[in-house]
Amino acid sequence: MADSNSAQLTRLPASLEDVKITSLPSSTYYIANFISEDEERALLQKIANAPKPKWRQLTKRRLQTWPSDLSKDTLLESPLPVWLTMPIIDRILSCPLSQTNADCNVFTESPHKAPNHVLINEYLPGQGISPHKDGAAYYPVVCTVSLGSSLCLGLYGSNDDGTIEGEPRWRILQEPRSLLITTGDLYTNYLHGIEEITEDVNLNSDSIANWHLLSSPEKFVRGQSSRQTRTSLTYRDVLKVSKLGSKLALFKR
Ligand SMILES: O=C(O)CCC(=O)C(=O)O
Repeated sequence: MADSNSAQLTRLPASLEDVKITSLPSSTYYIANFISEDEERALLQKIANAPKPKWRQLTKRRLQTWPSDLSKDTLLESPLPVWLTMPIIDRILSCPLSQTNADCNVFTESPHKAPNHVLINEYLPGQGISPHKDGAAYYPVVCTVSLGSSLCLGLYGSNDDGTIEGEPRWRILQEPRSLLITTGDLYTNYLHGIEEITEDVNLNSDSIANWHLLSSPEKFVRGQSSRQTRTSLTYRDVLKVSKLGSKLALFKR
C-alpha cells in the first residue's frame, strides 16, 4: 500500500478494520501517522503560501475552502490542487475497508468515488467550532487530517426537544499527522464540535474513544494536553457538481 518513501515512514493499516474505533456507534476509523513529518511541513507551507483572499476570518477560527465555496449545496466543477490530492487522497483510496473487501474503500459508493472538496480550518489555542452537523450537501463520509497540534473532537447527541446535549457523549483525540474517518450514523445523527479551550483535560483510556489507537498515548499520561495552533483538512465528496460548460450553455439559451 505504501506509495512513496514517505508512506513507508507512515504506518498504514492493512485494512480499516484494524483501526476501527469500536466504542462508537458507527464505523469510525483513526489512523495515527497517516502522513509523515515532512509531508506535514510541506502541507503547512502550502497552506501558509495560499493567496491571502483564500483565508476567511471567522469569529473563532480561520478557514480556506478548496476548490471553492458551494453555492446552493452545489460545487462548480474544478480540480483540487495537486498538493491537496497527493499523497492524501491516493492514500485514503488505497485503504481497503476490510481484508475480505480489498477492492472497496470509504468512497467506493460515493457519487464521484473520491473527495472533491476540502475545508482547511485553523484553530489557535482557545478557538474551536460549535457542535454541528455537516448537512446534506455531502456524501456521509468525512476524512480529517490533523496538522500541528493535538486536540479533542467532541461528539454530541440531541435531546428529545431538539437541543444539543450539554456534554460530548464521546471524545476523539486527534494527534498531528493522523487521519480520522467518520461515516454513517455518526455523520448523520450526531453533532461534532471542538471546545474553545487552551488545554484538553481528563484524557485517559476511559474518556477517549480512540485511546488504543493513539500513536503516543504516553504524551498524555498526565491526563492533559496544551493546545498549539492546530490545522485540519476535511475531505468530502460534494454530491451535486455543476459543470461550467452546462452553465454557459444555459446562459446562451
Ligand atoms: O477541524 C475539525 O476537525 C472539524 C471541522 C469541522 O467540524 C467541519 O469542517 O465541519
